[in-house]
Amino acid sequence: PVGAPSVLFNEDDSEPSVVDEGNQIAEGETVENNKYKPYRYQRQIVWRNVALFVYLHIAALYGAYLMFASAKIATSIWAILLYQMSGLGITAGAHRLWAHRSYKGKLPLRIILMIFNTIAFENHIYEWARDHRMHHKYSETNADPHNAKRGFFFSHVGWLLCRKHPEIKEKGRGIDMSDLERDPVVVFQMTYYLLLMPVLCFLIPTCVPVFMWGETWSNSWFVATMFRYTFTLNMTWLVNSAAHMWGDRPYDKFINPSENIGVALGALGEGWHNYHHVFPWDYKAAELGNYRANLTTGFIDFFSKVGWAYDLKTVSTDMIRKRVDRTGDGTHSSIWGWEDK
Ligand code: ST9
Ligand code: ZN
Ligand code: ZN
Repeated sequence: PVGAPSVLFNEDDSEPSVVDEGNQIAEGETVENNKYKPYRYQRQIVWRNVALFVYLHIAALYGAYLMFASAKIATSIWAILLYQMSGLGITAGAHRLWAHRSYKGKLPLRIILMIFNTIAFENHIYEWARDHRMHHKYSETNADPHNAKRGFFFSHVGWLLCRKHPEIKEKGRGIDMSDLERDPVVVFQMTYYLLLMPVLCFLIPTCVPVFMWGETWSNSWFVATMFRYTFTLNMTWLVNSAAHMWGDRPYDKFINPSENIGVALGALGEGWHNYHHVFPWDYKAAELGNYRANLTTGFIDFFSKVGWAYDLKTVSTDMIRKRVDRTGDGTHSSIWGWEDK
């Protein structure tokens, strides 16, 4: 049924079937033992988050306007630099290093990535990685925090605007996070997050343009902070929404994640999402290692040369070829033949 959105995104297993007072699981009840009853779930909107995200997006639109109307060029360059640094804190850091362990990082690299990650304010590394491990293990079910079967809006941002589905909390207990609990860099960030995050995501990005090149407070706040932060968030969210809907599926046509070059460009190499869901341990998060729309791979390779990134995991051509032959949708050779590698 791949390619037919009405089949792919039907909501019948995701939407509330029985209205209940809350999301609580009754005592003694688990997801498993109440499977003969419809699971009790009612979407509960968190209005504080709705208000914050509405403000963020209006402020970001104003920032985009100011960027062209009155901001200094240095402020725009600063905003782009922050987007790239914070983006790498998500892609090379929270995603490929901490959530997937697709390579190992020495202490100095982990500290840099933790700082970059904090600029991004996408929750601390531990929470991000826990949600992401759930996203892979229970992909597109109720236990996936941004279940794409609930539609574009839910998987893009809606999941951050309401209480989590009880199955996430229930099944999430079984997710092993002990590796991150042993990493002092992750623990440090988690412990001081409410202090570090406002300083690194909001305060420093706003103060630098004002004190370094005489930018106005208004331009600085709306361009370097509001626009840059909201833009980076949306680039990240597109991996969960657009790259779970649109694009080829050369490695596995039976899953929704797709190869989406637009998302790959905006998300620093994270749009090759069909490959990534099939081979999540590959540090490239894509088949090709030649930095085809994949800045993050270039970043990890650079630090591998420095010696701070090591044990880079990847997948053999033979294994990929077998998988393409078995489950691919036939687009593999039309995009890039094996001989191109
Ligand atoms: C943001 C994150 O934007 C974006 C992540 C995107 C991921 C993309 C992945 C794609 C691949 C990589 C591509 C990268 C591309 C990057 C490109 C860059 C250019 N497992 O959450 P709570 C339990 S954040 C296990 O409060 P509620 C747990 O016991 C934006 N257990 O649930 C937990 O307690 P604790 C800024 C879990 O009350 C308890 O439940 N941040 C799990 O339902 C309660 O958890 C915000 O806006 C789990 N997975 O609230 C904040 N989850 O934590 C938004 C939960 O103490 N968040 N439990 O252990 C919130 O306000 C709330 O979380 C909520 C849900 C309202 C959404
Ligand atoms: Zn995904
Ligand atoms: Zn992943």
